[in-house]
Amino acid sequence: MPRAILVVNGPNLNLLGIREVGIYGCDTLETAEKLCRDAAVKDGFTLDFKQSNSESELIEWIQEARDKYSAIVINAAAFSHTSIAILDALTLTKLPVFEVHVSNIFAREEFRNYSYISSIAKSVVCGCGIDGYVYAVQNAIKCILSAEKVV
Ligand code: DHK
Repeated sequence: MPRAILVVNGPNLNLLGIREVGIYGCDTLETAEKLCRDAAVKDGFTLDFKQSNSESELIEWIQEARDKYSAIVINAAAFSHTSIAILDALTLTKLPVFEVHVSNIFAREEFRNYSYISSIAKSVVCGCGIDGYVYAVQNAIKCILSAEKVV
């Protein structure tokens, strides 16, 4: 099992720190990436951190993750609420999935309350700002290491 984690980000997250700061906060996606990488490296893992506004690009990255990573951390942003295709791609990887949302999706519009990804996610973190990414990475590492002990 490669000691590598893929963090995937969906549409508009490239503008974290600029967009609707009252909801998403002032921290940027670059800061989230640095925090995730630091958390992974500390435990001997490598980490790739990607963002796209394109659903098809996200699906391609997820499909390609199959043999390269041991877990996927994902904030699919608006696609969380709409994309069965991203759910299917995550499912076919057979990798453990750890879902993140920067904002509390349950305290917002009703259409944000449902995420297709949550049905297969090992954990869902929301409302913790960019710290949620770090919690998800730390939880992913914990799950990977404990699965190794069981085998
Ligand atoms: C980010 C988005 O862009 C929204 O479409 C989601 C999510 C929530 C977040 O909180 O990270 O509804």
